[in-house]
Amino acid sequence: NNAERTYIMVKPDGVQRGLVGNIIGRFEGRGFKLIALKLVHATPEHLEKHYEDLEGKPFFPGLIKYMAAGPVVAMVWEGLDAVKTGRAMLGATNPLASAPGTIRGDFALAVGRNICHGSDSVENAEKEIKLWFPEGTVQYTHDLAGWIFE
Ligand code: DAT
Ligand code: MG
Repeated sequence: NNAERTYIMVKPDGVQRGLVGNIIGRFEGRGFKLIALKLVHATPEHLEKHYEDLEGKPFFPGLIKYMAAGPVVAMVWEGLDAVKTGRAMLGATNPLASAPGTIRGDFALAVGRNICHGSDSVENAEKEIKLWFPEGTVQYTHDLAGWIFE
């Protein structure tokens, strides 16, 4: 499905470490279409909603504190198999288990500082896109589409 969408976020450590351009470049280069983008310093309440499935985990309070410590880059990328491919580009949750060549495998060591987020299912992607972009995404023609998809 060429129109599958995923929510990708550069976390506060990725922003501070100057990795925004590199991460965006990987999704652009792969052929995904950017349909929403903003820099936002999220509130703990907003982040608790984003991570509501993890409420009760021992690392949850630390996760919210880390995610609220600075701005994040919130993005929606669209393209073939965007959710699964996006996750593959991020690498494993624990960067020590992430292959070199993935974002976490190239730039991170600690699970609690793993620099990026990607939706884990199409259903969660749609939920996350609504949560971070209640204003909606941007519609435009991607002139390269014919060179990326059959
Ligand atoms: P992912 O971000 O790969 O989807 P997740 O949804 O299971 O992973 O967890 C969300 C974030 O919570 C993850 O990126 C980092 C943090 N986290 C997960 N497991 C953790 C753990 N055991 N210790 C510390 N932080 C953890
Ligand atoms: Mg997750």
